[in-house]
Amino acid sequence: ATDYGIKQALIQLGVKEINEGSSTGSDCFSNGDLISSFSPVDGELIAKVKTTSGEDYDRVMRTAEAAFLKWRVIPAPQRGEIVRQFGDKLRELKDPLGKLVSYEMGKSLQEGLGEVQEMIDICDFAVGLSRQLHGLTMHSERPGHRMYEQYHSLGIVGIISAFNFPVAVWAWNTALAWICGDVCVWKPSEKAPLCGIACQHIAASVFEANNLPEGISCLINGDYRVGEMLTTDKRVPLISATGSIRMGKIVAQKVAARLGKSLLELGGNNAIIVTPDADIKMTIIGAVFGAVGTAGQRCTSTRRLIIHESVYDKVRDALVEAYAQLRIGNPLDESNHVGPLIDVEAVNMYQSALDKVVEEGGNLLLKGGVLKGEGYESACYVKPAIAEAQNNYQIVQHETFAPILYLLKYSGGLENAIALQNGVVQGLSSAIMTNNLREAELFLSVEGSDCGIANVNIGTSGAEIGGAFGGEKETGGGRESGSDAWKVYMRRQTNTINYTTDLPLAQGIKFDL
Ligand code: UN1
Repeated sequence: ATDYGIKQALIQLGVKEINEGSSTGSDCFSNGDLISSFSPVDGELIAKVKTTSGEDYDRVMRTAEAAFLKWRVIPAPQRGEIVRQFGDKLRELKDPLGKLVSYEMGKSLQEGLGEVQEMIDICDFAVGLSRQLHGLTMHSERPGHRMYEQYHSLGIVGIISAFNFPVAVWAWNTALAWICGDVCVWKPSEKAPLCGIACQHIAASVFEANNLPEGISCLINGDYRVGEMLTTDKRVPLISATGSIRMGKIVAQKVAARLGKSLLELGGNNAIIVTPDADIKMTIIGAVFGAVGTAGQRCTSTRRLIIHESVYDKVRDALVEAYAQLRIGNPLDESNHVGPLIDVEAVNMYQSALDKVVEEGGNLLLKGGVLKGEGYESACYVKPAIAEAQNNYQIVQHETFAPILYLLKYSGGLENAIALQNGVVQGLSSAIMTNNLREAELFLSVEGSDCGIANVNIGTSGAEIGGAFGGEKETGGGRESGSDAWKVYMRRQTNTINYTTDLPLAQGIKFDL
């Protein structure tokens, strides 16, 4: 069997057989237990990574604190220059890093490369932003006074990321945090630790070449216990966490208990509304990619299709036909559409979701199943499934990270579809397929979608980095990436300056001595 250039990619990225797990200096090894990273592609052990012990953690934090004092006084545009170089390094290493993402996480090679492209794009965005960290000026109510606000670096940003975007989500956070003058401590998912090691090496090489402390970028490895060191640590003013709602609720409480800030990007239960005026061909492409792309393991994956009864049969039949064309297999082979799930535990959750939808009265149009035999040795490959269901089923209300698409029928006006779309606890991404201006605008209005992302005539996944990314309700309310998401990585200060010889008080208060 060909290894698709994986060995070569690992060498280019400096990923060794047993790796250091926490790093603030490339020579810094950790002392914790080993975790093994298996590829869901072929079930092979890729490498072992040392987890971060309490002692390692303290050493990392001290290095981060010291690095912050140096980094924050470097002018923002110069910090932007470092991020520019980091983006260039990513351009150089796009192929091997994209391959490692694909092999360690299981998404298609194209999507692995796409993820690295998102990293490059956010670097470019951050470079421009490094000259635009603007605050406002205000007119003071007092004579001879000037008022303005400025943004200062916040400190250490803790990043907890999920397995499904093992490199891009880190970059969305770090590229912005770095130009803002913050330093980052990253705990990648324990299901994709080698992606973390590879990224750390890339960042470290850029800092080293510029004579800057590597502590600007720090890595810690392990499970939730290591995450907890970060969330409970007063030295970390901001925690940016991506993952499940369950995890987010724990993180939010830990961070709130010490009145820290958290930026949460949690689960989605994303729907596409298909109205009588939808372009059916576009609908099918958007829905199929949204539901089976990344094997249904994006926060933005399409979980529900809310279809008007007048076009329901047509859409259902076209979907079933499209699914019949899907090729499931090794994601490094570009002729395949659907790769494996992350691990056997995910396969079990997929199976139990299918059992539950049937128990609750759903009808499986495509019943799915786990693939066996040659090429499927990892036991992580599943067939995408489609179920006709009701929105109030417990399982439909729940985000299952797998390629399962629920078809829901609506009748009457668009408000009924919107009620279904909003009738879940999550609020990440949403879409409407329609050529009707009134429907599109209603969907985007205050009475429309309650999600952080609302699209017209495109699917729910594949957001561009230029917009603020995140969602409402139990999705956590955070916004990352583009627009003015940078503001959360800085502290705002309001300054009032008196350039007279009097001391008039605000609100007209007299205080004569
Ligand atoms: C995620 O699944 O955590 O919009 C992020 C998208 C990607 C990001 C997904 N740009 O699908």
